[in-house]
Amino acid sequence: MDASRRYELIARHREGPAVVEQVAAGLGDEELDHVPADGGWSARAVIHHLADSEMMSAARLRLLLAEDSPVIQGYDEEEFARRLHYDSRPPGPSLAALRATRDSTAAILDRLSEEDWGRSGIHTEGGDYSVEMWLEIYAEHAHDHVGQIGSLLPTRAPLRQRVDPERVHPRDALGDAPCGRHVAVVGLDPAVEDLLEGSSEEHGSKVVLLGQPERV
Ligand code: NI
Repeated sequence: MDASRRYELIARHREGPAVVEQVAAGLGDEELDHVPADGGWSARAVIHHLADSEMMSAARLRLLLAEDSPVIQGYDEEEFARRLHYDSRPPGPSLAALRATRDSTAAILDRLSEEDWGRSGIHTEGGDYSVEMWLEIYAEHAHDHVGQIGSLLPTRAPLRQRVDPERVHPRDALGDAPCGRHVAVVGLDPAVEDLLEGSSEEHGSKVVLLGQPERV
């Protein structure tokens, strides 16, 4: 993997929590718990999966870097979902875990040497497992599941249409996010973006406008 591809994947990895927070902020209880016709995961379950996957991935990277040829333990995502109460736990702590864990890991990725990138271990199911493979796997993981959540909600109007700057206080446009929390919004009309930027000062929240990377 060349350095430019690596930087691209690291940047993608770093965006993950923001895209998940953006989609989660727009979900009501009914949308969170909607189970698709094929019996797959609800949006609530996907959020818990993202947090658990993040914590497992964080441990894996640390083992790869700090031990020689570590064993990377596989785990059963479906059993995690069944036994760890993905259907009922509140999403907030899992969103926070995703954010904090990934930010912590991102600070490690920024400091890896060429030698670090060449390290590897053995996955209990997949065999050789390198730091670069780890990055390939996890860079897209959050984005992939955000796409899945979107496909669970076929009748949902885009956020652009759900926010009316004439009626909605900017605070409400941020959903239930508490003050001081990072909130991501996408595709808003310029008038609404202005309102949100105003609210970011007023409430001390940071508004991240996706699709405009220079402001992230
Ligand atoms: Ni997954």
